[in-house]
Amino acid sequence: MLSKEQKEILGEKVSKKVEKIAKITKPKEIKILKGEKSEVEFLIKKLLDEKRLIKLKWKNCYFYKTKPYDAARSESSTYIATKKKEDAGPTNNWLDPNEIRAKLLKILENAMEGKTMYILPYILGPESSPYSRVGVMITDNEFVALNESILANITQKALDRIKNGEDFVFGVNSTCKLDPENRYIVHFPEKKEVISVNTEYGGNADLTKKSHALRIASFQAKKEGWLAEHMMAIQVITPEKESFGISAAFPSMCGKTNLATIKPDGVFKEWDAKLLSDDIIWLHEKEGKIYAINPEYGMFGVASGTNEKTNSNLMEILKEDTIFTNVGLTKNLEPWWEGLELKDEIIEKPHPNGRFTVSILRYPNLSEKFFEAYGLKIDAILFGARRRDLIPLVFETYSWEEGVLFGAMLRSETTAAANENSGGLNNDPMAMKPFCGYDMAKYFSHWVKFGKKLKEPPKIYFVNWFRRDEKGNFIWPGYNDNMYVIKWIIERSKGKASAIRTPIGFIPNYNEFDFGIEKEKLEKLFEIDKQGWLKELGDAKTFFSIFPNFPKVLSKKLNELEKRVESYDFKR
Ligand code: OXD
Ligand code: MN
Repeated sequence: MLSKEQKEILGEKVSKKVEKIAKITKPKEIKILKGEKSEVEFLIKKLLDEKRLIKLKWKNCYFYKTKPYDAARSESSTYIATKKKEDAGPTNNWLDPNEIRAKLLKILENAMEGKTMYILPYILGPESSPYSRVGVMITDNEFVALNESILANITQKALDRIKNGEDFVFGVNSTCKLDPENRYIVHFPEKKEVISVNTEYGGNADLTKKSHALRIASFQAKKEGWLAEHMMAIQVITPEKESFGISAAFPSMCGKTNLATIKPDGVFKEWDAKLLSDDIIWLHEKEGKIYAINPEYGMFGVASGTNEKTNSNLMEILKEDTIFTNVGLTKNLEPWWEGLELKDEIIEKPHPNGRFTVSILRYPNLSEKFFEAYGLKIDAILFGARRRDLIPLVFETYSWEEGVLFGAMLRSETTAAANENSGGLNNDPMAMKPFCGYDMAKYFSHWVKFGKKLKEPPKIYFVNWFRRDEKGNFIWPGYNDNMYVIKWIIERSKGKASAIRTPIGFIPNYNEFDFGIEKEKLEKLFEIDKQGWLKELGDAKTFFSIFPNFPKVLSKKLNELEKRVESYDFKR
């Protein structure tokens, strides 16, 4: 139980919640973390002593392996427990909050016996920001506590704000027996609570991230008129020293981190791209414009494919102070994954969803806006997917509403980021399907409404780096070459670059705009396939039919779009 001193530190409200959980879980001791270096060192030492962590050859880097069945987000174990089922919507798993709470408390009985309960108070977003939020997370797992110490701003200041009456999110994680049959990640958005049991994997256990910063935050954002999004954001500086904020929503493992850490080089060496966020942003309207803040403090990225050539900015920081989870391991105790040169024998094979946890503060080119109260002004919004055909490299949608429609239609090839890998295409509206804490139909309406507050809404684009040729090879080189697409987008918003009108939106006039590759490839990348689009729109209608509350304005836009595709002369 909490000591008198601990109760004082936590304050009454937090103490009450903690004691309730402690009474059930019966930890050996309780430790409050305050974001100090010594705490991280303590967690690492304990994990090393218990042989759960392996020290790597890279400076201050460590290796951890989770159970193979607990190495990705488990969407089938993730629930939204609202009083009314309709409020969770048709894309979320729903449970009755009272019934599941009783079940979870049963699972938690004596779950922390002989263990330490760690309490992590945190602030999401710049401390000075009126948009920042606070929370308190509990875990009995040192590996989870260590990850959270990097991913979130763990600070006693959160407790001060709670003591001053600020609302907070309360999360409980317990490893239990890591029993996959009893794995639950349950969100109670109406109570601002999360309970996650029988898991220690990032997205399931690090509750500040997907659980608070997206699921609970999106629920609050709907009520309060802002947006919590699964998006990266960068501040691009042109050779003329103009600043452009670009945000992008791609599903997990579709290149958000790569775009976030892009390094303009070669013909783009006069440009700069500064990182704001690699995974999550919170968007607010101010004076008719959109501003983004990053609620996180660290990156939990996919290792596979990262190397000096594809991503030198990222490689630079991964060489130090990084926790690697489920990547490969060489005999010489270096981490390894697909895309890295292999100099040694592998003693541990990499999982395709092998990850790194690293502090964003160490990133060599972090935007100053990361620390500013209102964050980065967003000038263009991108949606993107992993699609071998149909979707052009880039197109500009005709209006905010059509942009929202294309975001809602987003579907992507499945990846290893979630356990449920059905193969084929997955509907993932705005890349938020696994993370929206309420009915997605209402979320679409919320996006439409948000746009109405904007004086000049940023243009919405759709991108696809993954189109393939007949042989199955990627046509577009991707990575740093994505700067060509960024440049076109920026020139469009300045009214400079010309474009070709198509039924889906504007595509670049690639006879005039240099994309750095051959014309034949560009023809393939921008080909518009009438039958393919008619099928895409038909499939979208079928998908949208699962939403009883689907916004009429978007149905109308979809019908208009379909008519345009039907009547377009594709032989021009
Ligand atoms: C992530 C994910 O971990 O989206 O960021 O799966
Ligand atoms: Mn993500």
